[in-house]
Amino acid sequence: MVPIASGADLEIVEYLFAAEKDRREVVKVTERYPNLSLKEAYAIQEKLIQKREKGGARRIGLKLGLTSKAKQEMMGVHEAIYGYLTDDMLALEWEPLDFAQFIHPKAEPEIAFMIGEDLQGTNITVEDVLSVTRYVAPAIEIIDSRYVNFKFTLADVVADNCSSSRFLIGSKWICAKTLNLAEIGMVMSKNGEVAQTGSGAAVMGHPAASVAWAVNKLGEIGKGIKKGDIILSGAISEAIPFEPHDTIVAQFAELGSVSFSCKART
Ligand code: 0L1
Ligand code: MG
Repeated sequence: MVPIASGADLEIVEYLFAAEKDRREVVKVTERYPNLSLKEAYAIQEKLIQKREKGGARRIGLKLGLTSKAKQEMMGVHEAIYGYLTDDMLALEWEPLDFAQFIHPKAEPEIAFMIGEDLQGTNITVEDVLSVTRYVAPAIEIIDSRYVNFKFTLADVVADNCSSSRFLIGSKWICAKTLNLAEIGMVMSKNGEVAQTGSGAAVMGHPAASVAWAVNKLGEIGKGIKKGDIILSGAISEAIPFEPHDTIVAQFAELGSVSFSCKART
């Protein structure tokens, strides 16, 4: 594939950075650069995160996306994707979210891994991931694609840091070794009504399998995960949109719950 023109990567970084800062949806990058490859998209994602780091954000972990068969089929792809979490994405359960921060947000239930030791390689297994996992906890990721109507190609969404916006982690952290994460059931409700159900197996058969996938993918470029990282597994069910005054609760068997409310634009 013909590489994108020199300098186009930085132009795309500015374009996506401004869309997020100004909370406005933009036309997907591949309208202008139809040949954008996945490799180029990950390089753009990296530069986008570096730009945010220059502005004071701190990289604190990773998130996985497109980890369920259903979502991969919907997008016509066969692999998951990863993006980075920064400290300014962490939202707190007791502080209502201001809808003005978002474009068209959706919430998805996930499992958070807190990593206790560095891990790098290209043959990493679920067992390797579990052996370096200090705790797991219930989580909600809020995705908010910068693209019009959440419509994009794989390269578009990777460049946009995989639609990442915010995430919340429940207060109960549990030792992963005492649980069968694949069998954990989850019910997500909106304003008291059940909106989605799922189980850990929806994430590539086992939530730690998506983390192993990410470590192997990073291993190909000489990177890995580090002690202290927080990793979001990928969604256990479909994401649900929310609006001002909505309350979302994700209740997990054994792991407990995580929730947030959204207030009107201020
Ligand atoms: O975290 C996710 O699963 C999102 C990945 C990107 C796809 C989307 O925005 O729906
Ligand atoms: Mg997600």
